[in-house]
Amino acid sequence: MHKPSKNISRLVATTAIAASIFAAQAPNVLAVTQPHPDKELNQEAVKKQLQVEGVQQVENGVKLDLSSDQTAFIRLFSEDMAKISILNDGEEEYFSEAIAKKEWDTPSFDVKEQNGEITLTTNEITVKIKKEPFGIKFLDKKGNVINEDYMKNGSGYDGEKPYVYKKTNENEAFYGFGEQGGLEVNQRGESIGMFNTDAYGYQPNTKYLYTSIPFFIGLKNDKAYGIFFDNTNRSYFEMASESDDYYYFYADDGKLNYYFMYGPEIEDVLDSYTNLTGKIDKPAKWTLGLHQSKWEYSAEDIERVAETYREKNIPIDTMHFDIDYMDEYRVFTWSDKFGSEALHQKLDDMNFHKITINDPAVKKDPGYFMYDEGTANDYWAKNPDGTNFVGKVWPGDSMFPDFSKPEVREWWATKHNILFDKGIDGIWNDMNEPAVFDGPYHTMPLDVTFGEGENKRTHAEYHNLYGHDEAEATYKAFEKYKPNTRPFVLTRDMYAGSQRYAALWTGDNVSEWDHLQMSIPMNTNIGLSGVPFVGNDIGGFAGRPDAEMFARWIEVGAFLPFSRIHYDSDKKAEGEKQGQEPWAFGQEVEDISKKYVEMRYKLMPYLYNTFIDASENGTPVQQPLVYQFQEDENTHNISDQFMFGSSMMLAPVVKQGQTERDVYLPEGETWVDYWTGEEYEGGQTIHTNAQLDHLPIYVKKDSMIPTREVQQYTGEKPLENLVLDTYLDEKATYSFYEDDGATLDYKDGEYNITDLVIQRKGKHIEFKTKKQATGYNTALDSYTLKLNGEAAPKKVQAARAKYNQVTSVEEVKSNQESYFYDEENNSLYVNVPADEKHKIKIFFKGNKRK
Ligand code: MIG
Repeated sequence: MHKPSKNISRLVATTAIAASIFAAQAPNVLAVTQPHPDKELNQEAVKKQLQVEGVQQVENGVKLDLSSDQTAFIRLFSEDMAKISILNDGEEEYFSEAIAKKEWDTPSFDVKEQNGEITLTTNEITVKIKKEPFGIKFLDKKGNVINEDYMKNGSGYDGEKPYVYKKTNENEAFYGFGEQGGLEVNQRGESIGMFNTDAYGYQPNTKYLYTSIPFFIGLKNDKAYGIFFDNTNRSYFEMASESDDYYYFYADDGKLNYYFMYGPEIEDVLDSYTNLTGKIDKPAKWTLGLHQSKWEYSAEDIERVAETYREKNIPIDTMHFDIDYMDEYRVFTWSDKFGSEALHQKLDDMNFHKITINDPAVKKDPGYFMYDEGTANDYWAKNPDGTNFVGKVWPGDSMFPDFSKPEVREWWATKHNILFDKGIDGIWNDMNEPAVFDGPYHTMPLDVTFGEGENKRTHAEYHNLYGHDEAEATYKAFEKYKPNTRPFVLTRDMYAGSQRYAALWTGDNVSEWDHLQMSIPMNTNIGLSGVPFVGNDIGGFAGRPDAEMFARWIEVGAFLPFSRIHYDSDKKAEGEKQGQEPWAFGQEVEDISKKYVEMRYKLMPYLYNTFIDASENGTPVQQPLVYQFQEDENTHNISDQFMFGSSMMLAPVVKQGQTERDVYLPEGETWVDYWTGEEYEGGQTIHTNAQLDHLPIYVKKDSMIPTREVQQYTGEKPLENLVLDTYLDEKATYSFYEDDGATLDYKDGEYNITDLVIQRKGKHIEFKTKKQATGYNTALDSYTLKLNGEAAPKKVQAARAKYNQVTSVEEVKSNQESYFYDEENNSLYVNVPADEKHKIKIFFKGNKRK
């Protein structure tokens, strides 16, 4: 089922390491950088079993005296979340930087001890602790076992290595784990490793990628739970890769502590996980537009590409500045060309937003202010002997800021005025594994140190947090210099919880069909790991796509949460000067690009609201089908379809030469073909044509999708008319959120929430709106209700007032209290004033619908 399996990649990884040493300057796809070899658990050591010798009740759980001079704490954080730790006697409990919320209100719970078992019971879960040998079982309130230790091996330490074995069966599926390769969304059977790696040109079977999120969701017997193994050291997850009966996870070092959270819905698990590790901020709207980027665009290229977008009326919001804008790769400097007033003015005049890349490494260059200040203040990562660590990156010999120190994060934040003063709106953090060209395995030696005194940590322990702390420092720059503006940080490296500070892009993917296909399971698993704001370089970074591949990629790319075209410098593209702008492949692909990018901009109110949901509930934006349909087992392994928000299902073509495909429609819904209006019952696989310009899209019946007119950039026109694209069976509702999409004023109540309800009542349809919050001074003055698949109405009225029938969509949009029936498409458009107090009633002649 899993092809190609990452188990094989263990072998590939070792040979790749050897190859990558020789290929350091000219990486190729066969020699992907991977870290030092995996450490395995000692199978004899994990057989020794722990016994509970004493039990003590504590405020939120129990403290257990273990036979091994160790103590276990089982603490209840909420009714459905528990933290399990095993520590050496006297050691303090551990919280990494991932944890956003440490203090929880203890839920009410009972403790019992009988028959050699201790039982903790809340209103939602029971934790059963077996004393001899020590083992834990989690049950729901009906007594179903949700998750339990695999008692042959249990949990504990193999020397320095904390480990936990869990029981599983063949029906259990696993999701999450942050950024993972492979073509399957279900990670069952995989050997997963977490160690942030600059894996240029990675392949589906590459084990170590850029970001580490040691969190996963198990789905067994329709019930979901989550486990977050909060350990920043290199960690491993053997997900039934050795046996169908168990899985286990462990780390090279650090403490044994994990959080268990119960669903039963995946959505509940994610809400708990993001309560613990934090949710994304409400994004600035412009960040949801299209972005364009290339490594080694010249200053002229940036201007010309931006202009071409505007000339061709292809919507876009943002141009990116890659490392070439700096003065010889010195961070926080500008070269003359890229810093020129004229260029920035030009981009500003064309209403572009601007993002600059930033690297952590600071050129070792006496006289350069960053080097001088960092050196004078002792801000660098250190060798074991206390001298500063020096490694080569783009600027040559470089120093590495010790972001674990608050004063270094503060200093780093302070320097961003150099970028912000040019009107830069967002910061893109690259190379924060950290990547070191001449370091062992392309990073620092593991014994480099961070922090001082009590806070001193080795690189081995801190490695996976380097990007996280840099993202925090970058985020602080916005708080400092743009206090009422929503920050935008894009990062390549994350640990759990980094979603609080940054969006993620998935590094140096390749212009290969497998990568387009892989982006779906990859992003949806990232979404199930608390990081909804994610995207892959559209068209692929390394190499160049052909026209067909780019067309298929933009069809998916226009619906990525983070939608950016980005590609490698020409130097690496083997002589080929193929561009990756929408017009670089001829008219047909340009038209396709425009069609789908325009669609993203039309859907902006829906997309923005989907992000609002993500910021409040941890909901992914790009969702695997299993997220909404976990009861339907057929969805558990679907990896080439996804939900874009709650209502739209996309089934893109991700294979070369394909012009038709199968589409699975999940059970329990009726699905409407977005393009033809044809309806299908869920629970079946259909076959559909998908010519090059066609992205199959299906909408859940009884959905209302808020849309607007296309803009060339997100802030071009105020939202005056909201089009409610509605697919009605019995009842559709939407809670529409609106604010300025840019500032933090929503925190002072400057937002609106309007409940929109449309319902079929016998032979007529009723539409009503109810304002739930009115703190934002909106320009929205009307709704265009667009009812798809309805018969011609007899009349439309609000209380006694009759709406006028008009003869075109344009007319209806500009005339409140009017309606238009489009006979050809069976769509009814009704323009309702935003302040309409009455129900709108739509009456039909005889038969209620087509
Ligand atoms: O070593 O800044 O992933 O997006 O264009 C390569 C140049 C450095 C890697 C990033 C890529 C970026 C490139 N960077």
